[in-house]
Amino acid sequence: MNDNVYALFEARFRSERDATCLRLPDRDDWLYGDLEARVSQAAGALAELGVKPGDRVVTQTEKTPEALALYLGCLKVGAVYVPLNTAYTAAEMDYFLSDAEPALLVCDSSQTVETAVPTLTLDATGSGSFPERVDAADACESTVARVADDIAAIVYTSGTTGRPKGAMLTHRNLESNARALCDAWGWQSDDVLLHALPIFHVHGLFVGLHCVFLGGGSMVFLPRFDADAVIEHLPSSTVMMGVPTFYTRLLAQDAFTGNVCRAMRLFISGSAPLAAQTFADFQARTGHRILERYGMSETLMNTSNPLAGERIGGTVGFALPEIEARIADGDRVLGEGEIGEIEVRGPNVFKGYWRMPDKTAEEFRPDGFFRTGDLGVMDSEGRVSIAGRTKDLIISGGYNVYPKEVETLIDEMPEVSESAVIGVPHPDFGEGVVAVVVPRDEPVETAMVEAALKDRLARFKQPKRVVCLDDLPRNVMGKVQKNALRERFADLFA
Ligand code: MLC
Ligand code: AMP
Repeated sequence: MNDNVYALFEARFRSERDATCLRLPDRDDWLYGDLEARVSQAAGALAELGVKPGDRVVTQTEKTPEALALYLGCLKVGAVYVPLNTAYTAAEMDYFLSDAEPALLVCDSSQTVETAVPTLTLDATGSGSFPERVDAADACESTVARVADDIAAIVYTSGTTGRPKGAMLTHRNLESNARALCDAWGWQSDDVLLHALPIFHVHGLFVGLHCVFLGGGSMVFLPRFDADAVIEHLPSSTVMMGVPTFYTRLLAQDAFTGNVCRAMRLFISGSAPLAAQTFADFQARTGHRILERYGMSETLMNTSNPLAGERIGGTVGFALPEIEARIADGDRVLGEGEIGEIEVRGPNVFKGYWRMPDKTAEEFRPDGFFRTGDLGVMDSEGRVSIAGRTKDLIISGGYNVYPKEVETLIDEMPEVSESAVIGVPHPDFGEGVVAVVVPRDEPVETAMVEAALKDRLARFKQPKRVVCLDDLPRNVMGKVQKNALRERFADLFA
């Protein structure tokens, strides 16, 4: 018995060899047989490069079919896949590489970094490229045996200390969640997923891809979200997954009409709160009630609104099968209607943070429930609504930004005495990052902060606006009152 999740996918790929898997806007489509062959070739190349089961392979690449084959090739050889956001700077990459200690880094030629880690490019074809190795390799036919608790992937998420943590996801985590989602969302063998999410985070990588790999059908594989391209491909798609920004951007287009959605059966939203107004506007425009679900890198998907029952805007639905969710305040489990921290337990919950046993222990309760850091409330039927966060986190366009990481770098600027980074309502990104700065002397301009952070921090984490104050508001304990700042600057992007 092989618990390697790829073995499951591979069985389907082989039985549907001649069916279309990837519909590619600017290239020939890939059949399942093509994907399987390329995965076996990629796995062969990885093995010949000396990648062994349990070794980490870090990738930082654009979204291409080859990147997909590389991901699956890593699973096939039993390696641990570590995808990184293409927006990360070389300085951020240094940290990830030293923490993950990979056997191999695969990146695009525009993104190479100085490192002792063996590095190959994915977008080039010449010498030193991964495609060159793939072409030369013997296909690897067998899928390395893994047990369910072996690590399949490490997904980095930042933390309140500002130091990113690697969430270790096992083959069991990936498989159980894929099965739960295919079932919950009624995945059909003729579904066409419109895939416009990046594939370096769990939403686009595990939620999107695995539904297709396990449940069947094909996907329109777009390199990124572009409203025009999405509108062009919606009439031939049946399911779309997106962050709320996708839906607000679509609604801003006159060409986005109910008729464009005529073949669609399901729109799914997650990664950030979907505004009640967006839910209502979307229904008015298209007749579709967006199905909102809730998850995180450490747990994959926890809850979902029902496919058949009532989808209620502003709620994230019920715990998925085999997953338990509860609302707690410290050691006390709360009752219906009471707001507290959402805790979850089940086969979806990760194994722990990579090489951070203490941090891992802090986040788990003695009875095995994981503390999500999200605030929620549950009704008498078990339907969950998100009510905020206990963690100091900003979610901008579906990407997480931990204020501490940004504040630490701003505070190093000679012109700055101290800073507080907050998220305030933003019409496009949901929340926009704002730095409130106490200058030492002269006013600090947005451009100065931009220049200081340029090579050190991914663009999406950088403040979209900088405002100066003489002092930061503090409570009697000396803690900065971020709520007061959020209220004061709530209209900054209005
Ligand atoms: C891009 N920018 C962002 C940004 N994305 N800034 C803040 N927040 C973001 N999310 C920057 C760009 O660098 C650019 O900077 C400027 O903002 C405008 O760029 P754009 O062209 O408008 O952005 P675009 O490339 O269209 O990207 C926006 C987006 C993208 C929403 C399409 O961010 C996206 O695909 N988000 C999805 C994130 C995701 O997959 N999250 C899932 C995490 S998993 P400048 O200076 O150059 O103008 C998870 C668990 C779960 O959360 O439950 O799913
Ligand atoms: P990440 O660490 O990138 O996986 O982000 C996970 C976080 O995204 C969760 O802890 C939540 O705060 C947030 N999130 C995901 N889905 C939703 C949702 N439907 N509504 C509100 N917040 C969400």
